[in-house]
Amino acid sequence: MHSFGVLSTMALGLAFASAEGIKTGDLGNATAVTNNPVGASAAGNLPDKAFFTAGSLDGNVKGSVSVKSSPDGIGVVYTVKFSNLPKEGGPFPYHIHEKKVPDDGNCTSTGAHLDPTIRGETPVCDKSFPQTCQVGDLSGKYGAITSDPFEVTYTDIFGSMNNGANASVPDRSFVIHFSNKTRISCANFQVDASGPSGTVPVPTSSATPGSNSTPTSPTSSTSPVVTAGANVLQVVAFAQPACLALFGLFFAL
Ligand SMILES: *[C@@H]1O[C@H](CO)[C@@H](O)[C@H](O)[C@H]1NC(C)=O
Ligand SMILES: *[C@@H]1O[C@H](CO)[C@@H](O)[C@H](O)[C@H]1NC(C)=O
Ligand SMILES: *[C@@H]1O[C@H](CO)[C@@H](O)[C@H](O)[C@H]1NC(C)=O
Ligand SMILES: *[C@@H]1O[C@H](CO)[C@@H](O)[C@H](O)[C@H]1NC(C)=O
Ligand SMILES: [Cu+2]
Repeated sequence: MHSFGVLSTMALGLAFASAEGIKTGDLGNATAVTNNPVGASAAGNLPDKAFFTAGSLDGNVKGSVSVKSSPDGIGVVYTVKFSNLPKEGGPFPYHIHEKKVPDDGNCTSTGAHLDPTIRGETPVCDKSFPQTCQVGDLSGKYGAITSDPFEVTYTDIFGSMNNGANASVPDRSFVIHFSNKTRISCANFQVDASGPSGTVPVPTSSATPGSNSTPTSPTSSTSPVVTAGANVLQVVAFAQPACLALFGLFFAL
């Protein structure tokens, strides 16, 4: 019966490993945004003065995050550039935060990460399953800043260019942190006025005359969920023979 105990302990361990890797938001996984207005873009630039200056920081980190609609309207394309980074305290995470930076430049006031599925920060994002991560956790999904200069471009299907949508980016801010989460600097996105406006269309059919209820913004909740469950199954399928092999070894001894 001892060997049975070993086996069930392994099974429990496996169950925990899988459950941790697939942490889901209270509202489920992030879904692909399919209605981004083609041509819409926005960008934010870090200010000259840092919010938090560590010893080796010379002025402020230089950096920008640009975001535009994907050519097919599904998600967004980010172009991320950072340089003049502190010599210590990396790798540096960066995220889309839910609120704008106020005029006083206080990065604490940008609130938490953009997180329309209400996932929370912990456990940390598993980049093999980006739909399970906070929509705004860009470094969690695509990697923290590990070089100076740092420049990267990627597509994120979960971002919206429609102001007012739950997963909207242009009406928010981004923040760069030390690895211990201290906020170094932050900036608001500014919409490129030459592009389409990218405002969520206000539904008219359900509006009751005389009522002043705020119409809810349609978002991506009805668009197809991207699944990447196969990898989890492969891990489990691989782990089981390993367990059986150990079980055999136990008997051989
Ligand atoms: C975070 O790291 C930075 C850079 O190493 C350091 O200056 C700062 O004191 C740290 N903050 C906390 C709360 O540990
Ligand atoms: C920034 O705002 C927070 C609260 O939002 C406040 O506690 C903190 O003192 C402010 N920091 C500065 C430098 O003004
Ligand atoms: C948008 O977010 C709010 C607050 O979390 C939630 O109540 C609402 O259901 C969301 N809307 C959609 C369409 O997902
Ligand atoms: C979220 O995605 C993960 C990874 O594909 C999957 O295992 C999990 O079942 C999904 N959760 C929901 C609620 O769809
Ligand atoms: Cu952040």
